[in-house]
Amino acid sequence: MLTLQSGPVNALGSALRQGILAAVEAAEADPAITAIVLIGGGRMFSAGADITEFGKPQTGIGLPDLLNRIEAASKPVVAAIHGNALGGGLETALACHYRVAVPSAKVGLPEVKLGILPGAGGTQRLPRVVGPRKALEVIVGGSPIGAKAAAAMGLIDELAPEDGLRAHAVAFAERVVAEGRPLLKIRDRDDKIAEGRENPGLFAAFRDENARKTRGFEAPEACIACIEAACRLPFDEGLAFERAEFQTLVSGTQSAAQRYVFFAERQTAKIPDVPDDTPARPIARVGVIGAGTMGGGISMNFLNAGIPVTIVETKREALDRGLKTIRTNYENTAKKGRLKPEDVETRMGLLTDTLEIEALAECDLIIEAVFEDMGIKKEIFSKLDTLAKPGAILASNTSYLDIDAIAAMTSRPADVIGMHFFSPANVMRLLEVVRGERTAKDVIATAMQIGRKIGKISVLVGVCHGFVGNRMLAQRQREANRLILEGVTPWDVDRVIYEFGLPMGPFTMSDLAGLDIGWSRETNRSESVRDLLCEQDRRGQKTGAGFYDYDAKRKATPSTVTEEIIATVAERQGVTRRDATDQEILERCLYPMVNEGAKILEEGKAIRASDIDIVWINGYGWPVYRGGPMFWADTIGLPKVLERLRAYQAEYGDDFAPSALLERLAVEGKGFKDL
Ligand code: TC6
Repeated sequence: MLTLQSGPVNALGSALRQGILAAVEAAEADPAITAIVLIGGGRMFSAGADITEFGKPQTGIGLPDLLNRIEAASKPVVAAIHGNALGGGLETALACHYRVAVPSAKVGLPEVKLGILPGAGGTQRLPRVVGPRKALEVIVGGSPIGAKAAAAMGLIDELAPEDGLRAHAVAFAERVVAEGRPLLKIRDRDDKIAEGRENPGLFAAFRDENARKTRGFEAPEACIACIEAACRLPFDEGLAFERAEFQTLVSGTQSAAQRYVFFAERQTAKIPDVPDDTPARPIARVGVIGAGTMGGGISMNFLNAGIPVTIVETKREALDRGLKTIRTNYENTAKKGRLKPEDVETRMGLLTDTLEIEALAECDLIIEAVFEDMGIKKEIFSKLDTLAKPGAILASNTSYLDIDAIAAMTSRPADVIGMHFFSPANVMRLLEVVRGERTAKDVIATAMQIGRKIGKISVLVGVCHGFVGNRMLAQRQREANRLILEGVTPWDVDRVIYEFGLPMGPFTMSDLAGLDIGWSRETNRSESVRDLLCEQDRRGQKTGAGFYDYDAKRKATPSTVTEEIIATVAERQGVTRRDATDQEILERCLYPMVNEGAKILEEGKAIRASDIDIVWINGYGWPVYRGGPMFWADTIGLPKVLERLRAYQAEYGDDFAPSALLERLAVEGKGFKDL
């Protein structure tokens, strides 16, 4: 019985690999041993290769060689899996001759999410067990699958009772020995990969189906090429092909970015002055004020996690509309098969609707999600102060207003915090937790934890206009607006941003959100492009036209009306029209964001540069393979960013004035990563 034991997740670092090699060799040499069971100590079998070792020189035997050695063992090796067998962990199991697992175990090859591929034989062995089609799903998709599903596809040989894995695995191994069963080496199988040779079109079809999801990423294509190679080449040649592809990926920028993001996500939970063991307040019932798009989405998060919600509106009609939207969302999910029909009712059953704000008296956490009007927010918080029970957390979902000013309306500012969800709130993973001047530590700990419980990535930020995300976005928006007055078309700005890897550019985004947010005919001054578009009822996708024209299927086409409006405004403002290269468009939209991020760090409004990156990846769709704006700036080199900011400053003024932090780091030859 060989027990893997290394850190919290049995990552297959150098010491563990050496240990396994020595133990397998000793077991082979010992005539008293007839079979080997490989099992994980602690919470799981193994989470795979030690990610911190990538990019460093290898010490001792590498994982691919170790796995070939295990496969070549002269005695049967049985993997006994509980918890997770991921990446190199599953590849280890695939090198064993047999696999047993408890039903709750999860197996998968998530390497693609780190910008690499299963480079220890995974792309060659998995297709030989489950066939190329399923291998594509598992390897390019990267999501783990349950042991039962894995058993159904032949990846697991036998399921063991939940609490009897050890005994079951030993009995299994004894049976293999007693029956004289052969050592099943996956490398020798070729029945399942025949499909890949007979129907090579399946790879092209898979590429097409997944083009949208994999846009811009290098690893998915390399994974597909390796699975194709598995079907085409003898095993050892396939392994060599996989090795070469792995080396290219692991030494590239995308993988460095994606590995950085893996650790950055885990860092967000660490708050220097709020230790991990800070006791959180119990949250048994949540109140949500406002049943609009945000309030409804926010409520769904808690209902999904089984936490009862009381939702309040001022008018019956608005409340009914909000409830109907929530129900429709659930029903649509059920129609797609992603939710059991009975769960629709269970979730709706956890929701209490009311027109009486007093009904929130029993809630442990109350989240205000009304529109962005400081007067109304202040009124609500002073009311909450009188009615909420002692110890209740009072949160605002504001996306830019001053949390301290809101907290000042209560006699309990320590209980007040910002919880800024991103739209659609039931889908987007980001939660900006906004710490006020006087917010209590246990309130911060609770907001961070409840965020994780409802499946969000919580990032702690400080009070400033727009917090981290929207504050940086405003920089991009300003430059995008300036660029179109200078003569760059909105379509070119959008194209450059899209090609960079963001899901959409600023003008597509404005059209989607609606151009009339905060605009009204009465107060309109007919000054900006937006004013004039709105005046012509071009208010975005919802009115069939905004910057773009939209057809019935909401497909966008560039509009000459918009181009004329832009030319009019430019003339009125005396802006000189000129051309700009794609590179200039990119720099002028994104470098000021990086600069603003540096100011945010200087002011202590974010704990670390990687928190800013996590905000941008999860709140705005910044391409994960570029690691977030701050990581991206590091890959360009801060001296270069500084030089360009100074050049634009000379031309366009102090909107581009470099922050002191950026200047200092650039001069010292450092990056944000060194902070
Ligand atoms: C691979 O296998 C390639 C093979 C080819 C080679 C040729 N390495 O996530 P948690 C740390 S690539 C190093 O909080 P959970 C993690 O940072 C790998 N460290 O736990 C954290 O450290 P902290 C493919 C790792 O229970 C601590 O362990 N595998 C690794 O919420 C606890 O982690 C994957 O991509 C690692 N592989 O979730 C799986 N994994 O305490 C990556 C974790 O200092 N891992 N750490 O912050 C996971 O997805 C999750 O950790 C989990 C457990 C689902 C296994």
